[in-house]
Amino acid sequence: MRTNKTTLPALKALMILTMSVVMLPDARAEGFMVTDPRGDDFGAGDLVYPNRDDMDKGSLDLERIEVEHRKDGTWFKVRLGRKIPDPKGQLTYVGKEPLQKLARHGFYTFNIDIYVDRDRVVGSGRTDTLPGRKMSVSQNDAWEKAIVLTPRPKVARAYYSMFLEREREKAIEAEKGRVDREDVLQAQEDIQKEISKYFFFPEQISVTGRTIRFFVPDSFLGESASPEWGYSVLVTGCEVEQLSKVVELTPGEFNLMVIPAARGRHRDRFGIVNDSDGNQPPVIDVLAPSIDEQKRMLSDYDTRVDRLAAARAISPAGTISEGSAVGQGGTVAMGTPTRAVGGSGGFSGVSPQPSVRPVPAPVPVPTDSPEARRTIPARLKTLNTLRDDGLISNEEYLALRRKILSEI
Ligand SMILES: [Ca+2]
Ligand SMILES: [Ca+2]
Repeated sequence: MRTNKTTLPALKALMILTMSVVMLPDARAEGFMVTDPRGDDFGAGDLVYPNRDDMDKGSLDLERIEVEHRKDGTWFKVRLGRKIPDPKGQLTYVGKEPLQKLARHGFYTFNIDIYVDRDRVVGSGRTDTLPGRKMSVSQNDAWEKAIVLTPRPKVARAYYSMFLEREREKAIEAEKGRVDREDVLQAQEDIQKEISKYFFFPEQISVTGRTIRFFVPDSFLGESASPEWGYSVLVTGCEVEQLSKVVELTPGEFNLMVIPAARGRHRDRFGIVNDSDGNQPPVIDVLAPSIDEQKRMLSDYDTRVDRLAAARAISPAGTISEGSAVGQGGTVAMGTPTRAVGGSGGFSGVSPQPSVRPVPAPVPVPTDSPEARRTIPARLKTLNTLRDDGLISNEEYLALRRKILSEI
C-alpha cells in the first residue's frame, strides 16, 4: 500500500484501522451483537397490530442487531420475528399503483430508528426523536447521530426538511415579526446542513427472510460503530403511503411515516387494548434489557407537563455514561447543550437548552398569516422534484400540494 499510488481514501482507511486496532482490537475487527427479548412487540404491553394481512404478532419484533465493520463503514443487520413482507406484487392503498415503485428497498412495513450516543456523557447531545414517535431519548443517552431505516429514505428526508422549514419559518416570524427571503434561504441551508450532520437515511439495504441489512458510512458516524457507544433503538410501523391525513405539516401533528396508535382495533393503526392510555407512544418494540424495562420505559410519560417516554440506550460494551452515577432519572445537567426539535422551532435553537426537561415547552407561534408562508414555493419545488423523480405517487403529490397551498 505504501507506494506512490497510495490514495487518500486508502490512507484514511489505514488510519482508521490503526486507530481501531489500538483502541479495541477484537470488538472493532469482528463487530458486535445485541439482543432484545422475543415476543415483546406490544409497546408498553397493550399495543396490537392493525387488522391487515401483512402484519401479525412477531412482524415487528426486534430480536437482535448485529454490527459488522467494513472498510468504509458499518453494516447493521437487524433480525425481526417474522419474514419481512416484500413490496413486490403489492398495490398502494390509494391509487392502486405498484407499491414497489415507492418502496424500492425490499420492505415497507416498518421503520427502525437508531439514536447513537457517541460520547456517553449525561446531557451531552440531543434528546429528541423524529416526529410521530412520541418519545424522547434519556439525558443519560443523549445522542449525536441518528440512523433512520425507512422504506422511502429520500421521501422521508424531504418531508422532514419541509416540516422543519415550516417550523423554522414560524419561529423566525415569532421572533422578529416578519420573514424575509434571506431568512428563508438561510433556514433552508441550515436545515440541510443540520439534517446531514445528525441524520442518516440508509439506501444500501438488503432483505433476506426476516433479516434486513443496511450500510452506514464512516463519513456519517465518524468511524465504525463502536460497542462502547450507546444505542437507543425504536421500531415503529411504517405508514408507507403518506395519505393526506398524515401529511399534516402542522406542528405537533406532523408524523414522519409512523403508523399511529389509537384505542380499539383498526386497519390503519395499531390498536390500544385493555383500557390502557391513548397517548402512549406508537413504538412497538424498543431495544431493552428486559420486557419489564421496555414496559417501564414506554409507560413513563406525563402529558400534563409534556414529558415524553424516554428511551434508554444499550451500550454493548457496558459503557456507563459519565455523570450518571447519581441515578437513573436522566435529569442531571452537564456542560454541552442539548437540543430538542419537536415543536420548538427546529434546529435553529443555537442557545443551550436547560437540560432538566427532555423536551422544552413549545415556542408560542402565531397562527398562519399571509407572512407565514414564505417557504411555500420552496416546499412546492421539493414536492415537484419528488414527483418528477417518481418517488411519490400522484395521489400523494396532489394531497400534499393541496395541503401546502391551503396555507395561503
Ligand atoms: Ca423484541
Ligand atoms: Ca451523547
